Amino acid sequence: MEGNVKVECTQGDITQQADLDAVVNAANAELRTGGGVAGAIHRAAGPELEEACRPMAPIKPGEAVMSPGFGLPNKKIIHCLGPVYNIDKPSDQLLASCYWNALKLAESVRLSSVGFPAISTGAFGYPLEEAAEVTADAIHSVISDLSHVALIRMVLFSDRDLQVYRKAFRINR
Ligand code: AR6
Repeated sequence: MEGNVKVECTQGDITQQADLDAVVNAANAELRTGGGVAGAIHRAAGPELEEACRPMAPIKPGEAVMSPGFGLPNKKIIHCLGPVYNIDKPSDQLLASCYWNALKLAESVRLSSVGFPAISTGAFGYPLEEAAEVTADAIHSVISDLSHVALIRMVLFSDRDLQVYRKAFRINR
């Protein structure tokens, strides 16, 4: 708990977070289906998602856009394009922008809970420890500006990812 905002790290699948108002997609610039998180989200949400996203594409690294959740249990999906590590530079600032812009969108429609995957740490090659530090700093730096979002959940796919993000967020359990 930091002020009125709870930040937690859990191991799981981003498409299975039924108690959250929104989940974040580790998207591609075209907002199409893909591998990893984007594939899982598009499969679970259904083909309406690609259609709804088309007019908002392309997006640039660090940007975020929002769509309905369609077949997902969440009201909204926030699509972030993470940086390709060391290609989209400065990678740390672009990764931090993903989290800031996603939370700004969530606030703009008064959502109270948002789940994030570990953006850029899969196909985009961001080293896990570095991504975890940037992510924790980015989230900690905006917490005091949030007035609607009261729960931020990092959803990590593997146990190792969970341990690394817990350490970066200084959550001991
Ligand atoms: N739930 C939670 N985390 C997951 C899931 C899931 N269902 N599936 C994978 N992860 P990635 P990126 C983890 O590659 O690096 C796509 O093809 C995964 O283990 O999904 O931002 C898009 O189309 C890793 O730790 O996202 C883009 O082209 C993390 O989520 C590109 O990949 C992010 O992996 C985006 O690459």
